[in-house]
Amino acid sequence: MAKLTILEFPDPRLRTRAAPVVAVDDSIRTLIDDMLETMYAAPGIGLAATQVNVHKRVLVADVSQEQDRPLAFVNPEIIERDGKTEAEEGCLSVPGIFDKLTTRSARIRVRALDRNGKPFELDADGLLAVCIQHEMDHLEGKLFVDYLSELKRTRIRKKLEKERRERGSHPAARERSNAPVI
Ligand code: GNR
Ligand code: NI
Repeated sequence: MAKLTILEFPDPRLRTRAAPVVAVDDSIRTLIDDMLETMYAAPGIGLAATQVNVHKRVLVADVSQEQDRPLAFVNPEIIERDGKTEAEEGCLSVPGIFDKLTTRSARIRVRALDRNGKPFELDADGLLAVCIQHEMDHLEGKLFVDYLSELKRTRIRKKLEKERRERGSHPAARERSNAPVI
């Protein structure tokens, strides 16, 4: 298994629309395992392939308290949605920023392929429903900050760019990230 680097806003690669997976083969299973390792290490409750610069329709999630219930979805589709929910969201690609969104459905039914390419359907509510909608947005090149005002988004971008600059000139911090030292 391998821990992958997570792209951060405003990286333009996060705007890529992911392509459907044509065959759930060993390369996809390895991607799923690497994404789970990356998600657990972060730590996070979900991760889309887009965030690790792989532009295929794959996402993983685990909203269990013990972080021992990994879920993987290949070519996910929301086939039913119901209700509206307000939830505080964060994103590993927008580190340290949290804001309330009012745009999520409270309950969804998702159809996807599992890690063996077998179709399944899952009903989700609560945090899992919010998480799956957040991850599916990533596969469309969309971020939760896109639902905020332009003013907030600009402030967030400037804050992250400043933090990155400071991180970039800090030798110990650079060691912890796997950014190349040019
Ligand atoms: O770890 C994460 N927590 C979270 C909290 C509320 C709503 C969505 C999420 S997903 C996020 C991980 C992530 O960035 N996935 O793309
Ligand atoms: Ni995210």
